[in-house]
Amino acid sequence: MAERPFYVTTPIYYVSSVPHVGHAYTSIAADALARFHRTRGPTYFLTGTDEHGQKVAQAAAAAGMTPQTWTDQLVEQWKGLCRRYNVEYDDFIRTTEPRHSDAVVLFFERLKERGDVYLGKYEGWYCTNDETFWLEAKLVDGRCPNPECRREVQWLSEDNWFFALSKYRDRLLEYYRANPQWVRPERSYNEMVATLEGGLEDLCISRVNLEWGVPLPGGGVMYVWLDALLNYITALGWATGDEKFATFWPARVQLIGKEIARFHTIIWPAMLWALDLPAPETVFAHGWITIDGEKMSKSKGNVIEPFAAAERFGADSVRYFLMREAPFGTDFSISLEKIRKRHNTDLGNDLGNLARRSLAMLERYRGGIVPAYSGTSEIASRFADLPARVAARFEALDLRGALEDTWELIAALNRAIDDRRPWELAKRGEDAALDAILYDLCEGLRWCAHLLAPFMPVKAAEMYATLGTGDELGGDWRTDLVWGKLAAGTRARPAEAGLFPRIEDEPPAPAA
Ligand code: ME8
Repeated sequence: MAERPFYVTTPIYYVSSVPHVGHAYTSIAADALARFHRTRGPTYFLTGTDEHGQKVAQAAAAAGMTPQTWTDQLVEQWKGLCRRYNVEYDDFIRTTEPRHSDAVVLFFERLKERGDVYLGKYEGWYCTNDETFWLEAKLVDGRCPNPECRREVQWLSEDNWFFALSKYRDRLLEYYRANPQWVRPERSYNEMVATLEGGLEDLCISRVNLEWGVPLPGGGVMYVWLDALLNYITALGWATGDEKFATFWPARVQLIGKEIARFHTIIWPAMLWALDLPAPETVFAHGWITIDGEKMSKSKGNVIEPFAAAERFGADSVRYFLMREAPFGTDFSISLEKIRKRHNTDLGNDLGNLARRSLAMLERYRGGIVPAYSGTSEIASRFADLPARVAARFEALDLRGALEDTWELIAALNRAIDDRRPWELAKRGEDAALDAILYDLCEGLRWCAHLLAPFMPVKAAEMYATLGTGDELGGDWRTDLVWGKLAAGTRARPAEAGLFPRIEDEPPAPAA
């Protein structure tokens, strides 16, 4: 059966500040998934920026700019982050674009027609950092209860619109019970079930005293979270009946950080149901990155700046590190030193040396010409199911597992060089055995290039180009990853420079 088209999204990021490595993490993961799925069928990858709300308006005011000028400037950094890391989105949506804001108004009108909104008074607290309404009882020591935030909250007393969220509680609970995989990992699923079991309040969805947002008929602006969540369908042209919407909705995977799970897995499905639309197939709430175990923050000065990291290690090395360092879904701690170590060991020693040694031996013993495949190979039999295994890891969103499986092949190829010693075979004139190991190495490198391309698109393409097949990566593994497909007579060329030149420790900064 043909697979359903693959639609993957990231959160849309607030343009209240510049991106840090945590934002790059989600975008890279979504890009890896999209790159894998593009080898199999229709795929659409959406990212973008969340440009309305009090937090963005305050940041603009602090910089002495209008919010529009501010967001127009800052969005370039966010798009630049994607370019720097080769995050190849199909669409980048900004919530200030009319294609989005017009659709938000339409959504509001639909809610009204359906009787799912009513006017009421909101009296309670508001956290501007999280753009969240909080009831008194939920505060922790009078502050925002989100453990990642804990900032001061502001008292609001406003006449606003409310969405009848509470009426969806039972349907949500039933949906959770019937679809235990729809929110992952289990930690987030369990938290959300507990939240629903604790009861659900209606949700305030407008801000009467704010100006920076999507204006609602009758005054006020749309609450920034409802505005933002709708991006996932407005970008596909839900409001204009675009074919993209029919093709790609519901999303197969929506990636988010765990701190925004409640918005995506309680409010968002209820909003969709209010429009008689299906909920996304999976919301995956990945873990939180800390720096040496501490929350990243400008005031602590421990932010890993993604542009500088790409400059020092190379974008693909940072991409690899982020995907390899921890199981996708868990929290983990990173440091520049950890990135450097993985660059030097996994990439430089394991993969880079394999490519360098293999192609150098092919050049030396066979003038760079790939020999014929004999038809049998112990490595081929051992790894015949590797592409299917790696594909299954992608399907399961086990991105680290996909890399670990691929590293088994890399390790086996390196071991084969040490065990079968091509230089001795050459000395003894054992031509068939020498051809066999050289073929294994080249074919193994071709497989690695395919399997690693979703993670390291540039380095994988470089590696692939050195094999000299003349075509480009991106084909379907199910047909391309058949051992023996690398044609005899292909003219490979040794890599001019190593794929992953060693990075030395940075000298300590001179004492001030
Ligand atoms: O929440 N570790 O935007 P945001 C891992 N605009 N991921 C991190 C991270 C970290 N330390 N820091 C950020 C918003 N992220 C809303 C979303 S969606 C309709 C609206 C990633 O700029 C992670 O994906 O605060 C997180 O959910 C997102 O950036 C938050 O970005």
